[in-house]
Amino acid sequence: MRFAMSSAMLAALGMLVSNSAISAETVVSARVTQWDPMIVFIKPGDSVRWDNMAGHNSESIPELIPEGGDQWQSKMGESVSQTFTKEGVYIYKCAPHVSEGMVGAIVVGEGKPVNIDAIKSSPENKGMIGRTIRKLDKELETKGMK
Ligand SMILES: [Cu+2]
Repeated sequence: MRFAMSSAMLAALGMLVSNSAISAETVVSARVTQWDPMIVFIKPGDSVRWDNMAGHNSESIPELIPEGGDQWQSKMGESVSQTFTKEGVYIYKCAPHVSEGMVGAIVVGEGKPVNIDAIKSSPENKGMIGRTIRKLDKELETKGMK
Protein backbone atom coordinates (compact mmCIF):
# COMPACT_ATOMS: atom_id res chain seq x y z
CA MET A 1 0.00 0.00 0.00
CA ARG A 2 2.77 2.39 0.93
CA PHE A 3 4.61 1.50 -2.26
CA ALA A 4 1.49 2.06 -4.42
CA MET A 5 0.94 5.48 -2.91
CA SER A 6 4.46 6.68 -3.41
CA SER A 7 4.44 5.43 -7.02
CA ALA A 8 1.30 7.46 -7.70
CA MET A 9 2.84 10.50 -6.10
CA LEU A 10 6.01 10.11 -8.12
CA ALA A 11 3.97 9.78 -11.32
CA ALA A 12 2.01 12.95 -10.49
CA LEU A 13 5.22 14.80 -9.73
CA GLY A 14 6.77 13.58 -12.96
CA MET A 15 3.78 14.88 -14.93
CA LEU A 16 4.06 18.29 -13.29
CA VAL A 17 7.75 18.49 -14.05
CA SER A 18 7.47 17.37 -17.67
CA ASN A 19 4.49 19.68 -18.33
CA SER A 20 6.33 22.72 -17.05
CA ALA A 21 9.47 21.69 -18.88
CA ILE A 22 7.77 21.46 -22.26
CA SER A 23 5.35 24.40 -22.06
CA ALA A 24 6.13 27.00 -24.69
CA GLU A 25 4.96 30.37 -25.88
CA THR A 26 4.12 31.06 -29.51
CA VAL A 27 4.08 34.66 -30.71
CA VAL A 28 1.46 35.94 -33.15
CA SER A 29 2.05 39.40 -34.59
CA ALA A 30 -0.57 41.82 -35.85
CA ARG A 31 0.47 42.89 -39.34
CA VAL A 32 -1.75 45.62 -40.84
CA THR A 33 -5.03 43.62 -40.91
CA GLN A 34 -3.70 40.05 -40.65
CA TRP A 35 -2.40 37.73 -37.95
CA ASP A 36 1.07 36.38 -38.59
CA PRO A 37 0.94 33.44 -38.48
CA MET A 38 -2.79 33.05 -39.08
CA ILE A 39 -2.83 29.47 -37.77
CA VAL A 40 -0.73 28.11 -34.93
CA PHE A 41 -0.39 24.60 -33.52
CA ILE A 42 0.41 24.21 -29.83
CA LYS A 43 0.33 21.64 -27.04
CA PRO A 44 -2.03 21.75 -24.05
CA GLY A 45 -0.47 24.02 -21.42
CA ASP A 46 1.29 26.19 -23.99
CA SER A 47 0.64 29.90 -24.41
CA VAL A 48 0.08 32.28 -27.27
CA ARG A 49 1.23 35.87 -27.02
CA TRP A 50 -0.13 38.59 -29.32
CA ASP A 51 2.35 41.27 -30.23
CA ASN A 52 2.56 44.50 -32.22
CA MET A 53 -1.01 45.27 -31.13
CA ALA A 54 -1.30 49.03 -31.73
CA GLY A 55 -4.79 49.48 -33.18
CA HIS A 56 -5.73 45.83 -32.64
CA ASN A 57 -7.21 43.47 -30.07
CA SER A 58 -7.59 39.71 -29.78
CA GLU A 59 -10.80 38.01 -28.75
CA SER A 60 -12.18 34.52 -29.00
CA ILE A 61 -15.38 33.87 -30.92
CA PRO A 62 -17.59 32.10 -28.35
CA GLU A 63 -19.25 29.70 -30.83
CA LEU A 64 -15.89 28.67 -32.25
CA ILE A 65 -13.93 27.35 -29.28
CA PRO A 66 -14.03 23.92 -27.61
CA GLU A 67 -16.69 23.23 -24.99
CA GLY A 68 -15.24 24.25 -21.62
CA GLY A 69 -12.40 26.19 -23.25
CA ASP A 70 -11.47 29.61 -21.88
CA GLN A 71 -12.69 32.68 -23.73
CA TRP A 72 -10.60 35.81 -23.85
CA GLN A 73 -10.94 39.43 -24.91
CA SER A 74 -7.94 41.73 -24.82
CA LYS A 75 -7.98 45.49 -24.63
CA MET A 76 -7.13 47.49 -27.73
CA GLY A 77 -3.40 48.00 -28.18
CA GLU A 78 -2.31 45.55 -25.48
CA SER A 79 0.15 42.72 -25.95
CA VAL A 80 -1.39 39.82 -24.06
CA SER A 81 -0.69 36.16 -23.39
CA GLN A 82 -3.22 33.35 -23.04
CA THR A 83 -2.55 29.80 -21.85
CA PHE A 84 -4.53 26.97 -23.44
CA THR A 85 -5.24 23.81 -21.49
CA LYS A 86 -8.36 22.46 -23.20
CA GLU A 87 -7.70 20.70 -26.53
CA GLY A 88 -9.43 21.78 -29.70
CA VAL A 89 -9.61 24.65 -32.16
CA TYR A 90 -9.99 28.27 -31.03
CA ILE A 91 -11.02 30.76 -33.69
CA TYR A 92 -10.43 34.39 -32.71
CA LYS A 93 -10.58 37.82 -34.24
CA CYS A 94 -9.43 41.38 -34.01
CA ALA A 95 -12.75 43.18 -33.46
CA PRO A 96 -12.01 46.30 -35.56
CA HIS A 97 -10.59 44.27 -38.47
CA VAL A 98 -12.63 41.06 -38.60
CA SER A 99 -14.33 42.17 -41.83
CA GLU A 100 -10.87 42.67 -43.36
CA GLY A 101 -9.90 39.11 -42.56
CA MET A 102 -8.11 39.57 -39.24
CA VAL A 103 -9.20 36.14 -38.02
CA GLY A 104 -6.83 33.54 -36.60
CA ALA A 105 -6.91 29.95 -35.41
CA ILE A 106 -5.15 28.16 -32.57
CA VAL A 107 -5.07 24.38 -32.63
CA VAL A 108 -4.37 22.83 -29.22
CA GLY A 109 -3.39 19.17 -29.20
CA GLU A 110 -2.69 16.48 -31.76
CA GLY A 111 -4.96 14.48 -34.04
CA LYS A 112 -8.36 15.55 -35.30
CA PRO A 113 -9.52 18.54 -33.21
CA VAL A 114 -12.54 17.65 -31.06
CA ASN A 115 -14.59 20.63 -32.24
CA ILE A 116 -13.59 20.93 -35.91
CA ASP A 117 -16.90 19.46 -37.14
CA ALA A 118 -18.88 21.85 -34.92
CA ILE A 119 -16.83 24.78 -36.22
CA LYS A 120 -17.37 23.81 -39.85
CA SER A 121 -21.12 23.45 -39.39
CA SER A 122 -21.47 26.63 -37.30
CA PRO A 123 -23.53 29.56 -38.69
CA GLU A 124 -20.42 31.65 -37.88
CA ASN A 125 -18.54 29.80 -40.65
CA LYS A 126 -19.00 32.50 -43.29
CA GLY A 127 -17.30 35.59 -44.67
CA MET A 128 -13.78 36.27 -43.46
CA ILE A 129 -14.20 33.86 -40.54
CA GLY A 130 -15.06 31.20 -43.11
CA ARG A 131 -11.92 32.05 -45.04
CA THR A 132 -9.74 31.28 -42.02
CA ILE A 133 -11.67 28.07 -41.33
CA ARG A 134 -11.08 26.92 -44.95
CA LYS A 135 -7.34 27.60 -44.60
CA LEU A 136 -7.33 25.76 -41.28
CA ASP A 137 -9.08 22.80 -42.88
CA LYS A 138 -6.39 22.61 -45.58
CA GLU A 139 -3.60 22.77 -42.98
CA LEU A 140 -5.23 20.02 -40.93
CA GLU A 141 -5.34 17.88 -44.06
CA THR A 142 -1.66 18.59 -44.83
CA LYS A 143 -0.71 17.61 -41.28
CA GLY A 144 -2.82 14.45 -41.30
CA MET A 145 -5.10 15.82 -38.57
CA LYS A 146 -8.43 15.33 -40.36
CU1 LIG B 1 -6.76 44.51 -36.09
